[in-house]
Amino acid sequence: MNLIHVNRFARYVLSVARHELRVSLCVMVFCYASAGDAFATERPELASVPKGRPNVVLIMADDLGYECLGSYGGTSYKTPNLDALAATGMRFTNCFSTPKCSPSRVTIMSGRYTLRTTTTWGELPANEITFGHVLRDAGYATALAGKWQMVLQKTDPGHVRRFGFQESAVWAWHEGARYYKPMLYHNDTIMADTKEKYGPDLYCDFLIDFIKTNQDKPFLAYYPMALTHWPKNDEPPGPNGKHLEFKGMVEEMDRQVGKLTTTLDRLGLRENTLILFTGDNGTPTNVTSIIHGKKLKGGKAKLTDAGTRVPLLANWPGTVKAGTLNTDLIDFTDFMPTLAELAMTTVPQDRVIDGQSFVAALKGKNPKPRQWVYTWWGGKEWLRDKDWKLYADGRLYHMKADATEQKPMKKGTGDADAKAARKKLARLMSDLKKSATVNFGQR
Ligand SMILES: [Ca+2]
Repeated sequence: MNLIHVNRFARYVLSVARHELRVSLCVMVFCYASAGDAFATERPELASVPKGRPNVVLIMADDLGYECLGSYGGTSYKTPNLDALAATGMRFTNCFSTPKCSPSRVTIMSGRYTLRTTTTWGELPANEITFGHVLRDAGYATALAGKWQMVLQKTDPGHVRRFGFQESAVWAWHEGARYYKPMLYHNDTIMADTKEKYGPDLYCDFLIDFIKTNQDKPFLAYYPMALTHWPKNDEPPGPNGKHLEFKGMVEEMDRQVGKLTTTLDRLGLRENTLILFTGDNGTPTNVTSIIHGKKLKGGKAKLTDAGTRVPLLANWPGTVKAGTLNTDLIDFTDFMPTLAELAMTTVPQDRVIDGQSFVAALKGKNPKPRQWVYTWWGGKEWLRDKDWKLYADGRLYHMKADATEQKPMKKGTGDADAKAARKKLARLMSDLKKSATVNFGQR
């Protein structure tokens, strides 16, 4: 054991001791400390605190399809930091989001489909329970930085905190700029001294400080990045009078991820930290990228693969095997139960959670991977397995043979396999829609 390992071991022993003390204090005071908290009445007793729980850094880029990353075969952009995460971790090829920001954000945080949760754009209903709540109440330090977009923060300054994130640095919504001369909130108040700053630096640096401060505790750093979403027209330009082009935004996004991984390296936290990286929906439609030598047009807002198949990388040295490819279906609802399992706690018991944990997949074997995924946007929806995709309007596609959905099969057409797939997927969608609690007309 060399000096570095001795130091790491000593830090680990110290961190466990500090964590036990902190959680004990939390157990003593939690009944008093959470008045007005939506989840407080459902909070379980923390009779004992399990050991060996990893830190979680969940990064979600904005408007970034899988084709943008080198590890997926993309060649239009340089993404060395993300490629390194893939090379030393696990790359998933069947992760699906919704086609747009707001429903993806509600889905990933709540573990529930929009047919149970979302009534309007940019709304995270007050009674939803997020993975922030769940991990906070399991003793994790929780923080969020980046794009929130779940409320006009000026009308509800405590919004992020009430959804389980104890600290935050966010571009709340369209109250100001997200990139140059940004208008951000630090916890419940407007962040000072941002005029000469670049928003993405502020989000990332905030999380770096959070990680340094909480390195001896289990922590959750949720990083819904502002990049690589186009800026709004009224956002101030950068120092050279321009905003970054898409290529520049992708590469800047990768650089920010590298800042986080470098921090975790320097702190000796990598073996005890799971990094997850994904995107909230596909690339904008005015961007065409090259993947495996072919052009692929972005599909944001569409229900096609280009709009809903997103990258998912998992990196956890010593636990997630390096350089592995995983083809399991992953649904955006799966993050909530996955994070809960990592924190050795339960998902909320008083409601339907649609997700299924993929912790077993991270550890190398998932004997019961989920068999289908579902998504919705703008009144359209589909349910699919790996091979077949059925839209609610009756179109069926064989995705292995028709990945860009050029040949819809109508009801009553196709071979026996197609008919069997239609029957199976239609039954699953019917069962799912029966359990909807939000009127489709409202969404
Ligand atoms: Ca988005």
